[in-house]
Amino acid sequence: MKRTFAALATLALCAMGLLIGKPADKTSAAVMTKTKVRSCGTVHPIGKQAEEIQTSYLKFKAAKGAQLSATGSITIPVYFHVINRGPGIQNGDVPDRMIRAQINVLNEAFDGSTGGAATAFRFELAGVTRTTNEAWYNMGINSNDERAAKAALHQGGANALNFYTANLGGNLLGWATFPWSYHAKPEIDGVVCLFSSLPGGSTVPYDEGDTGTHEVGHWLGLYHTFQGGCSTNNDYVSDTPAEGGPAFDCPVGRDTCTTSKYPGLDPITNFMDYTDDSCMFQFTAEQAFRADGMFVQYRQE
Ligand SMILES: [Ca+2]
Ligand SMILES: [Ca+2]
Ligand SMILES: [Zn+2]
Repeated sequence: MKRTFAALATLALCAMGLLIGKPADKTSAAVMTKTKVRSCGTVHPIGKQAEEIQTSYLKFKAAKGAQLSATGSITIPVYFHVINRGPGIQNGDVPDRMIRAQINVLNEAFDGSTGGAATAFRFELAGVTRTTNEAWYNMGINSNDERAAKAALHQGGANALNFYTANLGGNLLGWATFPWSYHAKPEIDGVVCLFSSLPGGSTVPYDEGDTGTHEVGHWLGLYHTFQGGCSTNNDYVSDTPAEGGPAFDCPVGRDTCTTSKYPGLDPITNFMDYTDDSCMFQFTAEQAFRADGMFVQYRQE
């Protein structure tokens, strides 16, 4: 569904450009040549399940006195698992320098230096595994290959981030598990990203490592900014304006939820939207607050 929507949106944008005789500027050129549109497979809870998770989270936060952990006070060990189909980056065997660059991107996103809120989280490389397995390399979401790969490779406890790279089926850039799922299925926990989305990878314009940032946001309990659409609760984060659906490319000034009920422009520069890596650069203060609470509730060792 998301892919269909995205394809239609891209077509509509291109058609608009043609109809109004807009010059082929950098933005529309990027739209026309994009071979992939952002699509994240992370399965969001809806309805009663989402309400239960939220109620439990609010109760937990209230009991804890709702304090935000000090900036940079939580260091997350990262186990990187490179799944490839042979040697060389063309086969998914991403070099160590790209792994280090991905860790740097996470740290800069979560410490606020790219322009967002400073969060409690820092990331430290704890280990790298490399596995050649063509079936795992092409894993689909929620597939036997995903389960087998994770059963073999997963390391650490609830606080450890297992970061898998592979080729991924379904045209997805990545997916993640949420913190509340850890207890029931610890071995599935972690984030999975398309290998070429790492910094310097070939999946332009998703080549700056922000697919990783986005998926780690989910891993820390954050929803898409367009979750719930134009609604009061939307993504359960009060300082991200409601958004009717995912934003692609970098549509500055977009406002899909209007009237006085939904003040503010769409949060297109937020890491939890679907825009290009060069467009997204921030988490908000309330996202930092929620991620911290979620970590303390479900992931603190
Ligand atoms: Ca919001
Ligand atoms: Ca609005
Ligand atoms: Zn996502």
